[in-house]
Amino acid sequence: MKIVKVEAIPFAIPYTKPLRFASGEVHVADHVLIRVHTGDGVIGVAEAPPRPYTYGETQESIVAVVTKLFAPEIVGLSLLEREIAHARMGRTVGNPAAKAAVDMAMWDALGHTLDVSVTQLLGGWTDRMRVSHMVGFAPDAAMVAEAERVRDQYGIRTFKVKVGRRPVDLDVGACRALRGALGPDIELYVDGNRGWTPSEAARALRAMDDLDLTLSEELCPADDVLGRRWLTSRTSVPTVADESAVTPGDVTRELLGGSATMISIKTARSGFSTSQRILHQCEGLGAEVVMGNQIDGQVGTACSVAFGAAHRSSSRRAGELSNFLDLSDDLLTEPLEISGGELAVRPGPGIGIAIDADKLAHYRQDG
Ligand code: MUC
Ligand code: MG
Repeated sequence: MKIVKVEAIPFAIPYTKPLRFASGEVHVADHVLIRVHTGDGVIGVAEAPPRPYTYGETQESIVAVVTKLFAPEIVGLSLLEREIAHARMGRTVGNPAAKAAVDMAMWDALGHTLDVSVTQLLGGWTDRMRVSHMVGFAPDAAMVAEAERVRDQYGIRTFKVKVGRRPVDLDVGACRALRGALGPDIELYVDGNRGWTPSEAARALRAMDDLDLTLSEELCPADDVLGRRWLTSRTSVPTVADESAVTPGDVTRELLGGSATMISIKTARSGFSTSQRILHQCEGLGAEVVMGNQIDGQVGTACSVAFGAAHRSSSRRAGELSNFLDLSDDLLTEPLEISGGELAVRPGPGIGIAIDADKLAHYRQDG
């Protein structure tokens, strides 16, 4: 179980349709594949998606921090010494996606070593999750057409609509068009990616009062401390903290400060180990969670569903597990499949995936 090598392999796969949201847009999945090798010949994998507009990481910075700082600190540890690996990576501030991917690759390697799935190792609650699909900025008709296609093709009945544009009527109109087309039985919630001021967010929520939105996520920046508290205390739509709640300390501040009532857990930024701490912290505080998506590819999505399905409280709501549908290709030997509105955990040890060597050779960026 001794770690003998940690690789960070940059790769790039184009999207067939870019995702646009208030803080940025994504055209290419320029992610980093992390591989943790043990002395027994086991290889654990995970992927790190750089999100410079959210955490400041880039593909180059992830490769650099993993190969220059983390790998030398981790090689020689056992897969069972995750606390030590975390303490060592924690000496470097920030870099959440890089740390998360190393953590998940260690868990994947542990699962393969023990011949047990990560979902079972983490909690073993269920083997699947309902899926929520993210609808990015586009003209109203295109957003409606996408939601209808995803509903008809994959059976998905929960949609997160990207908002945060100015004037707010743009998004109010899009949400109204979606509710009108999809009818009352589809779940709709919104994510502002910090695009609005608290007063704009309050106006928008008021204007959408009749649309039965179930959640509102990160409408304004975390630094709008009093404004966010004011907004959260006056709206009847539960407030989800996403990019403002990356660490357990952030989660405490957001929830106890009254700036959020729920937490988005993303394995892409808190791995399995810290995500489990955050989940238990939320359970202890009586706060609900939603499994979020950092525009993950299939490797990352397999990680999210493996974690989400492992626990009762993380599998209760539909998880955001469908961004990979807009990728032109991926790295797995057997692609993930959403059907009947659900994504199943892959059977088999670890996170249950295998990397296609030809595809990796084709998409890797390091020559
Ligand atoms: C989301 O939920 O915000 C967009 C940026 C990011 O970091 O994650 C996505 C989706
Ligand atoms: Mg979000």
